[in-house]
Amino acid sequence: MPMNAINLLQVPQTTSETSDTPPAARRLPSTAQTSTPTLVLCELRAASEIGLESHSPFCLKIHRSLRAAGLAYTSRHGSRPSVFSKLNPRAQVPVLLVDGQPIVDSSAILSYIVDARPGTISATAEEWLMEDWADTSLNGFLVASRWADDRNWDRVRQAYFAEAPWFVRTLVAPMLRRKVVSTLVARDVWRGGAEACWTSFERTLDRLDTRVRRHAFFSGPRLSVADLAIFGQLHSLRTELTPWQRDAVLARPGLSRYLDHVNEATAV
Ligand SMILES: N[C@@H](CCC(=O)N[C@@H](CS)C(=O)NCC(=O)O)C(=O)O
Repeated sequence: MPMNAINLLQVPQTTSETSDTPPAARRLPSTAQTSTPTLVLCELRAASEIGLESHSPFCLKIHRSLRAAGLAYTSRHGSRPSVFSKLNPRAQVPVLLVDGQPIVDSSAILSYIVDARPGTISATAEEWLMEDWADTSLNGFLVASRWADDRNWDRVRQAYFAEAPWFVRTLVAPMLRRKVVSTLVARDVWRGGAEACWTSFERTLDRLDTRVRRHAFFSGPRLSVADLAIFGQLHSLRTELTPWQRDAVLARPGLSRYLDHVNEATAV
């Protein structure tokens, strides 16, 4: 599923990829192996200053999915998504290397994880539809909160570009912001402006708050792909980068309890 916004983050450490084989020529990693494959999550730097494994909701989703499935892995950090473009021509993170072979897109990675550890993460058709909704629709609110919302931009710029040279902070960052906001308009997230976006956000939170009161997890007693994707987006809003959106989530006790519950179930 396409994700148009650029969540460009700054990282102290740069990784250069060395594989010269075009990804299209590689076999998709199979889960039907006898030995345990080596898993490497290619991502950006940890967002430890705001208590997250990553600023990227898609990388957060994969961290939690790997842990929920009990799969051991290591991380490889890059300064920006395009560092991994030899592994992922879409120039996005996350990428999961399975014995050196890349799987790109967090939903494809999650599908690999589900197959690799049957029974640990529920994955019905309805749960995959919700997973897709979280990655596309819910993600729009997270991107808008960080890139479009004037109340948050100074903090976000500081967090993303703090270690960048001054011209990146002062010239490139505002240009990127304009580009990301234009993608949000194209996605219909920001077409009606700030008020329409945040009204729609609150309506969505209200519906979720009602829905998640029914069971321990989104669709029943078991953790599913839907929970991992919803958590990736909404937990990323519960930080000091986006206080208004964090408080909007906090104001919904059912939703907050649900996110805490997914957090505990996947933080192992
Ligand atoms: N559909 C992709 C979206 C991944 C994505 O948008 N990643 C962001 C970081 S949060 C990225 O790499 N952005 C760079 C870009 O889109 O150019 C997935 O599920 O993995």
